[in-house]
Amino acid sequence: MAKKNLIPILGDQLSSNISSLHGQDRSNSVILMMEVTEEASYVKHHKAKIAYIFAAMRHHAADLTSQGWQVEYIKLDDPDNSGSFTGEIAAALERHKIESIRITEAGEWRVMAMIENWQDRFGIPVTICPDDRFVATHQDFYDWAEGKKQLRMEFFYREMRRKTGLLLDEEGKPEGGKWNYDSDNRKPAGRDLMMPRPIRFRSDDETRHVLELVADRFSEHPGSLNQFHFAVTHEEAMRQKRRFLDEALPQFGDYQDAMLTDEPFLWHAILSPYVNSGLLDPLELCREVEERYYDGKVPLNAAEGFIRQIIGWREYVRGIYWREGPDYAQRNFLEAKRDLPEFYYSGETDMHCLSQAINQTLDLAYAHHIQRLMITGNFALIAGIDPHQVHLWYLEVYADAYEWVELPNTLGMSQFGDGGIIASKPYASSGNYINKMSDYCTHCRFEVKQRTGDDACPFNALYWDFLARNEDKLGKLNRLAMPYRTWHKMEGEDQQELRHSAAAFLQTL
Ligand code: FAD
Ligand code: DLZ
Ligand code: SF4
Repeated sequence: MAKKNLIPILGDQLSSNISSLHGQDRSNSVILMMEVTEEASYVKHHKAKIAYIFAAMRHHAADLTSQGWQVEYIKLDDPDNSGSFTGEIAAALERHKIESIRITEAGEWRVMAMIENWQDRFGIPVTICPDDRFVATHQDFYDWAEGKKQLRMEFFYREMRRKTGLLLDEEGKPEGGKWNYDSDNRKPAGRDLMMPRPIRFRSDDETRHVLELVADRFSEHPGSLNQFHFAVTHEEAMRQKRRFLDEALPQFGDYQDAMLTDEPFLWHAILSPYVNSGLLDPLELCREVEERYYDGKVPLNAAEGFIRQIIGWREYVRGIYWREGPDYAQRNFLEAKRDLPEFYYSGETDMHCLSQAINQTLDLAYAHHIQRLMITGNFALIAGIDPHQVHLWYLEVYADAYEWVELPNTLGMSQFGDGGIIASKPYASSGNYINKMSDYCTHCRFEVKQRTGDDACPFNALYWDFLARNEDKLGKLNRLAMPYRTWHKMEGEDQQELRHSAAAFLQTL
């Protein structure tokens, strides 16, 4: 039997041109794809997230086979499934004469540690290829960050604009004269019959089998499969991309921060699961958005706003994740210790904003950015929830969540757990902001204008209590000078009342 090269492809490496395949000989390679219990349950991933990943993996395996690759696909319920990546590699080495392993680097520390162990363990060479689906290499980010006091996304983003040439004019200046049009992107949304809707993809037989398997094996995991809506093939993901570009992108900018009752998607892309698992190419997506701008089909604030999310935020959080190291997940700058309330898993709360964001998450494995940041994230922050527990919840419940992207967003941006590496101030707010950007408060049993008492919006007292509780750590932040001034101007009695109100509420959690 000829000696072969083993190429494991992980569940977030579903790109046909993944770097581990570059220059490889189809007749001399075995691709290995594995559904394994260890990956599906190292945290309790949402049922729909597992179903999405397995269904997309199965369809991708079929694509690779049709492209002439020899693919071995291990299903979760195969009788000899060992349950782990390393176990399945060992079994594949037994089955074939393998002389080397070649794999694209994993997206997180945990899996990288496994892969780095394989060479010693199996006694054959293991080549780890850089993941070239990002604009910035790890080294690009380290070089940019080197010697800087503050690592602000905005400046990194400008580097990425220069590197890609996206939305630059002939002289290399930003289109329209400004790098960032975020200030145009803060409109509250009204009901609109023309609101775009993402495509609800119909499951084929393969996906139906996956849904049955997941319902059977992961019944203890959060979330429901009843509204499973994801694209699971490259072709379907492209259709959702076109739907977004045609129908939602023109207003993406305007309503980026808006929230509306029973409208889970608004003008968002609903593309992150596909971009993160490899079904869509992020740079190609940005080029198409840019083209729509040059063709006069979308305004600059929409095109720039979208491109910033991908080559700015997405690349930046990845850089932070790898630069900060594996202990980043343990940081807890504000020393927050309270347990995550049970309603994050049940959705049962009278706070309408939280009920909306959490229930749609349990139903769809999706919430848009401002719900994640200013509803579930903001509440956990001002209630003093342990950021590690908050991180695990986000990693579990969103179909787009992989640690490299989820952790910096949750622990850094949303919970200020890194003490301000990502965010220049905590994203904490009272009910006022939520009322301004949504219609949630008009449907709520709490009164958003009231600060204390049984009917008062809990976000109000919690917000002031959060500032007072953390004054030793946050009191010197320039960007919080104004709220601290307001706090100090309050009568002692008012301060007392707010703190009592917050304490009484926290008791009920
Ligand atoms: P849109 O709002 O339409 O944005 C377009 C695209 O930009 C997204 O598809 C995504 O690829 C990218 N993007 C936007 N914001 C970010 C960001 N902050 N970081 C990285 N990419 C971004 N995004 C994830 O992909 N995975 C996560 O696990 C994740 N966890 C988050 C946790 C918290 C607490 C917060 C505040 C944000 C998190 N985000 C995460 C970022 C963002 O909320 C999602 O990318 C977005 O909601 C996905 O929905 P969409 O495709 O409709 O995005
Ligand atoms: C998230 C996930 C899940 C739930 N299951 C699998 C799996 O069974 N097999 C697989 O190859 N990948 C899975 N994934 C995605 C991996 O966790 C992801 O590829 C690693 O986190 C590497 O970064
Ligand atoms: Fe949320 Fe407070 Fe508004 Fe109710 S009143 S929806 S709890 S912000």
